[in-house]
Amino acid sequence: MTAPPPSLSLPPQAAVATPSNDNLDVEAVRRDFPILQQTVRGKPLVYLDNAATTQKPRAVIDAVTHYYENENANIHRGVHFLSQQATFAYERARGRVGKFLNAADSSEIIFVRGTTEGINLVARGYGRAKVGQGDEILISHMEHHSNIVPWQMLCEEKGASLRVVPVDDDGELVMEEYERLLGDRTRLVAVTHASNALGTVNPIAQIVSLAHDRGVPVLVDGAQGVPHMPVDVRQLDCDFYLFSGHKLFGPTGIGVLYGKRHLLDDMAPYQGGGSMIKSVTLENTTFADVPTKFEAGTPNIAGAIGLAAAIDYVNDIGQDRIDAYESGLLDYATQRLGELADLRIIGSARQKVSVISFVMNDAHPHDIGTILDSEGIAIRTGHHCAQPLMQRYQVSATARASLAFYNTRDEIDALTDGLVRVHEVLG
Ligand code: C6P
Repeated sequence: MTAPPPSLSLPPQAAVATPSNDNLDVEAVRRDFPILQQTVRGKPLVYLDNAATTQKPRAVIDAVTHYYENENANIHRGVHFLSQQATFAYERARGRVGKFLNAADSSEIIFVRGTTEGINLVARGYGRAKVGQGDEILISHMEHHSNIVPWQMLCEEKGASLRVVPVDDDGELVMEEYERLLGDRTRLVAVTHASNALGTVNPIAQIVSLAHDRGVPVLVDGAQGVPHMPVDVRQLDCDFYLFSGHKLFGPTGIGVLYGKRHLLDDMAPYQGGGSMIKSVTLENTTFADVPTKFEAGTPNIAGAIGLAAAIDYVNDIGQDRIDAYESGLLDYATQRLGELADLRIIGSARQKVSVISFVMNDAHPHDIGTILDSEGIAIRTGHHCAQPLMQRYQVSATARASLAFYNTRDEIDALTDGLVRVHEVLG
């Protein structure tokens, strides 16, 4: 990494809400998020669609604005001042992400567009080389389509097959089946850290340890993991870990692939183009080292800088504190929604992130969402890109409230009242 230019200007230090005692000062936190101050359809906005995307604190908005106002230039290729500044800020962001995940080295952090692109990168770069005719890839029944479709495409291309770990009625992985399915032909386990549709948190350390006992690497889809709990990739010992910046209070269009260095070194590039090369002739190309080998073209520089600001924001509040606050809020929401006789929660695993999926008698989830929207309440309805999971529970769709640390008990009360109204309207 190049040293910072002497007059490097840093983004203004946005005020971060300081927690009072051990509890989260949620009202102060909410003031950090400009979008939460608005009314929708004449009612205060109640934003409960955080698993889809989170809102952005002022610190992130300021960091992106600061970059465009003061540092914008293309990176890694300019000798001029602004290019050096932008390069420094981008590489500093990589370092921040590496620390956040406790990676052994920042070169293990690849910037991608999001979780989806990261999984496709591994399916191409790792899967194409390591998976052959008759081999197996092991996923679970609770995966998002992003962690199903790329593997199906790879299996189709290679003549391999996809094996699936079942989930039980509570929404937990059947671990005995997992052990049974880990076989001689398994080349990779690809599993989610937390389910976007059920909230289930999977026992990743155990999953990794069982796979490693058989020499099988593990990819973890962390899209719903990092926003809710501290993640230490070296402690988990996973081989690949993915997440999306926009679900972690950062910008859209930026995400992270963590990979163990020796695996990344062995992998072929995902895309060819500028930046990812050492030298090119018309006959031949030699590739750059990781991480550059995987970052062809001009990357999302502002996105990486915004993501680093989001990580700083989350760290300043404290992930343990966020985790504790959200657990209390989830318990409260589960209890309040449990008071509604015609509502059935889908997913009651012992370990959950703050996601509640539910159905209400014959009410279509889209109607539930529309009625709640008229009250200023934003939830998600549909299959949540987890159609196989919907089939497992014999529903075509669910309504889903997903919480973040800026949500309050008052908002859960508003949701409960809104659902009473749904019952009155739809019967
Ligand atoms: N889930 C949801 O509302 P991208 O789109 O690449 O940032 O993330 C894809 C993805 C992968 N894995 C999991 C577990 C996810 O939850 C998501 C995104 C959103 O639940 C959109 S469907």
